[in-house]
This record gives sequence, C-alpha cells and structure tokens, in this order.
Amino acid sequence: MRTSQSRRSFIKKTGIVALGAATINSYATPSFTTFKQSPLGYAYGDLALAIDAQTMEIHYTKHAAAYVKNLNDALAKDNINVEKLTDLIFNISSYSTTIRNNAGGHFNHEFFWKCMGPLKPNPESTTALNTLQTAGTIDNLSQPNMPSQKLIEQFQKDFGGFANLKNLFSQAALSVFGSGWAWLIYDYNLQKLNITTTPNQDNPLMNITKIQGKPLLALDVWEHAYYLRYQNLRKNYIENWWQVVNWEFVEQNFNNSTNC
Ligand code: MN3
Repeated sequence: MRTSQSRRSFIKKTGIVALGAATINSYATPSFTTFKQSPLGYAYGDLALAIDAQTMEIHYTKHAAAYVKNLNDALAKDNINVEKLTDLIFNISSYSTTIRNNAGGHFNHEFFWKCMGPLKPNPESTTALNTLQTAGTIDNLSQPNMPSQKLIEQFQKDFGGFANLKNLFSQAALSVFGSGWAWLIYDYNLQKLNITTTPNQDNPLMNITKIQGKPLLALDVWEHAYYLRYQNLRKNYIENWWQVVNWEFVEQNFNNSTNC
C-alpha cells in the first residue's frame, strides 16, 4: 500500500512539474513565435469601387484576426515553435487540421490584402494600353486598372492575352464550390503562369495541394468577403474586384518567382 501511495504521489508531483514546464515553454520562452496581422496598408473604404468599408473592416478585424489568434492558440497547445509562417505552410501535411486551416487562413489573408489597393494612375500601364490599342492586340480597352507592359506580355504568352487571363481567373473563382480561393500562380511543373483554386484555407504553397506554385494573385471567394454588398452574386463581386487589383504587387511576385 505504501508503494502504491508513493507512486500516486510521484505521478501527481511529476504531473504538476510537467504542466509547469509546458506552460513556461509555451508562454515565457522569448524565442517562441507568435504571429501577428500586418497593417492593412490602406483605409477600409479605399477599395469602395469593389468592396465596401464595412466588409473590409469586419473581414480584417474579425475573420482574419481570428485565424491568427486560433493559429497562435493551436501552436501553443501543441507546443510547436516555428520561425516563419512558411515553415508551417510548406510542411502542412505534418500538422493538425486546426493548424492547416488557421495557418492557411493567416497566410492567405495577409497575401490577399496586398493583392488590392486604391486605384491610382499608372503611367506605364497607360503607355502599354496605348501601344496595344494601336496594335489591336487587346480587346478590353475600357479597363482603367491595367498591369504593366511586362505583365501584359507575359499574359499574352501564357494565356493568349490579358482579357483571357481575366476570364479564366474569373471563371475559376466562380467555380469554387463553397468557400475557397482562386489563384494566379507560377506553376513549378509547367514552368509558366497558371490559374488554380483551393478549398477552404488551403493554398498553392501547401504540400497537400494538387497544383503547386508561387502565388502571384489571390481572390477570397468566401461569402464573408462579399456578402454585405453582393449577397449571393459572387459573379458581380469578381467583376468589380479587378478594379482594385494591385498589379505592382503581382509584378513583384512574378519577378521573384522567375528571378528575371
Ligand atoms: Mn476571408
């Protein structure tokens, strides 16, 4: 009896010690990474051509904020410490569904905010537009928010034109069943630009995704991204969204993906 009591006592004590150690490791070690949202970089109302201020505010301060909080909570709970978000994303098959959903949610939203911005005149775009207009090589000339000539030429090469890229991407975004994302990527296998979709909060960098590649542009087609203004009309949200695409960001991603 004395032995059994001692064992119980020992388990009780070590249990407390182990809990104490986990707590210190999770919350007090200075090197333990917690993820944070980056500032949006523009005002909630700046994308009003396509997305109303209230939707942007709720999306950023509630939905996107929840992914970061839930990610940090899940990592602390599982005692996982990584240096960068991509350390999780690239190896996502090694982690729980909770981490997959919330690491993806955090990564995708941080990326999505940068894909958009207030419309501003781009002299290079205007020149590119005029050149192509004269040459008669593009059909949608009413679009004020244009990519640079370099991107337009790449779209011509990989999709047969900027208008085709927009149509293919829009169709892909419309075709997502339920909640998910549409992506323009640099496809590692095909070694060219490609369009793809992912369900839920998955993305093309995850090692569980069928078509993998470097994201250049993303569109959130979860209903929380558009429902206040567009209700069930996802098609109208997608059409208007092109007006607030930040083509400079897309070009930076393109340059990084191909090192040219
Ligand atoms: Mn969202």
